[in-house]
Amino acid sequence: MANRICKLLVVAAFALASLPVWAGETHVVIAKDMVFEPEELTIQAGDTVRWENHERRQYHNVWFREAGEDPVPYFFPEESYEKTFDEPGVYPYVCEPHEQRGMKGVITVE
Ligand SMILES: [Cu+2]
Repeated sequence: MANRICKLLVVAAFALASLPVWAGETHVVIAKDMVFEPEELTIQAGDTVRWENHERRQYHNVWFREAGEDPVPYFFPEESYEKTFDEPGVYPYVCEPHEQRGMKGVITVE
């Protein structure tokens, strides 16, 4: 009996191991010269977006205000911020300190 359960476990383990490893892609948005590049980005559910600060001195953040989230902490030159999007939808965001200067973007999740 124990032997049979052991065999089943081995079969189950092989079945799991043979599943394709599903991991979302990571997309990069660069914050430089007070703009996000690209400003509009379309990704698949489960993908991650990494905002990288390529400024010399200026900090930025991202704020998904319309989604009811809090602004994330500022990220400084050579720092970044990552967010994974699991639900399809349209996610506009702004850079909180530079919104008045038009620093904004939108992530569309398919
Ligand atoms: Cu900014």
